[in-house]
Amino acid sequence: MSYLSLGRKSRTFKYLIYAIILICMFYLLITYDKDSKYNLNNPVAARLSHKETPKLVKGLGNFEPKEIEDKDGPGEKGQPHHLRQDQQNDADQSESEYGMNVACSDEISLDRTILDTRLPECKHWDYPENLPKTSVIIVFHNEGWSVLLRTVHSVLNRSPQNILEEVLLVDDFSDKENLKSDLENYIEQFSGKVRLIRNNQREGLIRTRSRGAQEARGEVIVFLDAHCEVNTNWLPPLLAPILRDRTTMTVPVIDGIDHKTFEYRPVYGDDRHFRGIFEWGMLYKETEVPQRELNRRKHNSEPYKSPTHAGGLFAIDRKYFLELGAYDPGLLVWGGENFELSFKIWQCGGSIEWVPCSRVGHVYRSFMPYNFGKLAQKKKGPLITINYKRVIETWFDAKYKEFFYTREPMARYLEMGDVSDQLALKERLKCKSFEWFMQNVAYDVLDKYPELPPNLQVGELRSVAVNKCLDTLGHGPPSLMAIQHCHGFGNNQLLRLNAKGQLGVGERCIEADTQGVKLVFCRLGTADGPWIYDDTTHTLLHRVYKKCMALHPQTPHLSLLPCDVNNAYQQWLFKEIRPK
Ligand code: LR7
Ligand code: MN
Repeated sequence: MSYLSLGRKSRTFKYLIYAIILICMFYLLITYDKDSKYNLNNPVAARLSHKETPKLVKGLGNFEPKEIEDKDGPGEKGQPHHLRQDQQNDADQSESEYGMNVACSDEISLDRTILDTRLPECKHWDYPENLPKTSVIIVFHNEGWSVLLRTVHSVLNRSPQNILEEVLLVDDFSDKENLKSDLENYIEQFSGKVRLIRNNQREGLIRTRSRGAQEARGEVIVFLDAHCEVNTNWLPPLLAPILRDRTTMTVPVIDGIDHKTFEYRPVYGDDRHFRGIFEWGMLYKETEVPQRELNRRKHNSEPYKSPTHAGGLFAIDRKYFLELGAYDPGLLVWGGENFELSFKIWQCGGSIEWVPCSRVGHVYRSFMPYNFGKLAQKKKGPLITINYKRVIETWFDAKYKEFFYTREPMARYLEMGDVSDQLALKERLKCKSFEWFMQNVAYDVLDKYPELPPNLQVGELRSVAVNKCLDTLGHGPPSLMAIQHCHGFGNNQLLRLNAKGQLGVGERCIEADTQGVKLVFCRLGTADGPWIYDDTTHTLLHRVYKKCMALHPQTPHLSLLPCDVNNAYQQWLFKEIRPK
């Protein structure tokens, strides 16, 4: 009896254990998300989150400076500084050398105060105390002394000292005299907090940043251009999302610093939020954050997700960046690396957040003062487009690649090198498709830049009468189109007519009215147009005016006239162009 009851008890116990195991397995099954960032099959995302969230508090937040910076002098409080009339020569000279008025910058304190451009609410966030140690990496090539060092000073002045591991300067083979031993001597005063390493040859900003990441000592790295000023309490808000989830990359909101007066001011005046997107020629664009994303947050000063970023200023877990292969080493000098990193992060399980409480000013130069060096001379075709081609060939699905080639027809013929390492990485990290990215992250892009219908005609557009070509002359819209000697290089003479009647040059459109034939902004959200090309008569009909594109026989003026198929001044030939 007792033996029996014991047997029954142990059997009941056994069933109980089975039941518990089954319930556990069932629970695991329903809670397991195969796309989860914490999927251990994904080596990049194998660390569990700290789950520490900033809190909005009544008084000043824990990292907020206790006193407000207040000084008078040239450029203080971010005010514009104007040089005297007799200094105009220096100003002009430095502008043509650096793309910005370094002579003006030279008169402004390296420790100047700037306006706190954050939302008022930002002062009241308490951030986790155990934020990761950070290396701020600044790569530079021939930057102006005071501009570069104001960047360094602003970081030292406005970052919590125990979080800032170092400022790492990486010199991309500058040849300016004062960036040699003078710079080494200058940074000695910072007793090792500012480090300087140099490239032995020009590598371009992309490879130089990857090198900086390799050499940095901090757990998190923050990249800045060498002409920035960081604003009040800029660093903790960038680090908190990374502490919570190391696969989050964070981006500060970028303010403008005027390249002539060094005035510091917000780019978008009010408290609306913007995020980074792109059009199909891979030009970087910013657009207001969709309501759907804004609504996910409780407070307007909280970070929001963004498909991409401008490129220069961001924070990322150093090891995570290296696990992602840093930047594709095949990308040369300048451009496209912002997209490469963004697509890689999103498609391979990470995310990008823009952080309204972190503001950093950046000098937008008047022109690019440097050339692309030897690396570019070895390449056939424009380097930036070659970079874009590598990025889209790695990360886009077939359908989206076609949009890029439709918008950038010469790119088909460019030699982009080998991307098999990039494709292998994508495979290894089990990255998602571009379609997934478009539907879940960049869901606002197609509203602005819809699918592109195929081109019917591509090339230069020659007038049969004078054997010259339509040309934008590099003018921006709105402007009249001109007629010029055909140079065969494309660029301002590379036109395309798509299956829906849109005639375009680059990202712009060609329209016509009673004044003439014009270069205009394409209407956002559309990809159609008024033109019909007749292959046999070679006329270009404007559907709305029911007239044809015509060249004036005596002047270079283009207009719409009643169609006359026998008039050579109304006959046009598309001639395909290949890269030279
Ligand atoms: O060969 C070079 N080697 C370098 O080290 C060329 C440049 N550089 C340095 C340069 O000194 C600077 O510190 O690299 C940094 C960036 O170069 P910029 O300032 O000439 O670039 P940019 O501000 O015109 O361009 C934007 O796009 C680039 C594309 O590759 C980079 O991502 C830049 O970092 C990026 N700048 C920003 O995102 C700042 C916000 C402006 C916008 C939009
Ligand atoms: Mn820059």
